[in-house]
Amino acid sequence: MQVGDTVEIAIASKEGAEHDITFPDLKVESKRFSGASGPTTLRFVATRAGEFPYFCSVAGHKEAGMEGKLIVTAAAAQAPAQAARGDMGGVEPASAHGGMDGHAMPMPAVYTASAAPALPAKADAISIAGDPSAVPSPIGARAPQTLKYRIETDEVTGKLDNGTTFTYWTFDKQVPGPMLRARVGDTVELTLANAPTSKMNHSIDLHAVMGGMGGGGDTQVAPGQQKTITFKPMHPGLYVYHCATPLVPEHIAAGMYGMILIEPEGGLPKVDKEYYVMQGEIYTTKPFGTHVHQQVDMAKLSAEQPEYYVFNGAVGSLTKTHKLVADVGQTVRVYFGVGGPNKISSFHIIGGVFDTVYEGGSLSGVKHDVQTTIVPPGGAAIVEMKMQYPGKYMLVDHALTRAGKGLVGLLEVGGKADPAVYHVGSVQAQ
Ligand SMILES: [Cu+2]
Repeated sequence: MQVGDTVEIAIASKEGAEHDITFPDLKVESKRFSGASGPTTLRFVATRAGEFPYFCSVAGHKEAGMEGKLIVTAAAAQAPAQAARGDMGGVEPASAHGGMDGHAMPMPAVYTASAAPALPAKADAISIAGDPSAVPSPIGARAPQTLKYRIETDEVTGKLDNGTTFTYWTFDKQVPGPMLRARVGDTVELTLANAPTSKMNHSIDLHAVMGGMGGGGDTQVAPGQQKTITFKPMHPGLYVYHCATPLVPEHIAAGMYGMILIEPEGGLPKVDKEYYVMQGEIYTTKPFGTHVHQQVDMAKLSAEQPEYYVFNGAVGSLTKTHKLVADVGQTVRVYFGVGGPNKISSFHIIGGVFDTVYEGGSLSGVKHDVQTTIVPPGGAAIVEMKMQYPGKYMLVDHALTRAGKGLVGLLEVGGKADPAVYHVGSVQAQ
């Protein structure tokens, strides 16, 4: 929001208690409102630049978390119209969303901060942790054919961490969404259905698709509706798909990403184990590790300051809920992608070296003997490793601060230890 903009905040409550919204530095405040009173509207002009705290002035409500800040920047030409998004927990703005329906729009450069009271973690939360072994069967040497996929978008209460829940927006109630697999020259019919219980429109943009904004332009689906696209994959490789409904980074950060593998004619070389892993960030009002129902913090999203970093949707998805396993002598292939929405991964497996990396998910060439591979948001890599020694291997982003914010996975390798490969102690100790 910029100096000279008119701020209009329509705000309502679902509960009996009274609330208001007050900007003390700007000397404006709303009328008190409750579920019974219906919504109220506060309208004023932002007369100067700065950061202006706001809160509910009812005693104790600010302390309970009903606060935030409004950021007003110096005026610039061509200022876009901004809708304030006041998201104060049980208090919701009467206008549902600041975003625009239709085609993908970039995140605005200016924003209003959201604030939320601490809500207790929800008892009915489900696991959204995508199973890394849920990889479709290899294509092999078959001829092109027609494949039909159906994916449902669902908004679900999911477990983010022990004692912490989060409202995920998902493809098929899992993060990442289901892995799709086709070959070059196939005809793929994809139906995207949005659950009747959804509050938002959703869509899908597949990076393997030529035209139609990857499908994002033609799959904007309202709750209870569905839309179908048909495409012919022409480029082999591993591709990210994601929701492309504004605000796109909000939908992605809520869990709406997955991957489609397009195999070349004749298929990929066979390996012993294939796994499906994606990295993302989650922007929450309360700090990492807080035992609450976390809510989205639009200011942190805009500032690209996530509280959580996750593999397969949640803290512990690849250490507790699921694990990757293999035996000595087996070759493990990981289809790895970054949903993001914002952070580059320096993907690394502690204790291992990648024998082969298909950088960028491209099958046009490989690199050998790679320690760490960079994967951008909306990008992918295929890594392969022949396991030479048993024990625990850890999947990380080598920007290792993120390991302390949830970003750890585990590959457990069984089998016989060859002391020539590794042993503790001096040469003689073997
Ligand atoms: Cu969406």
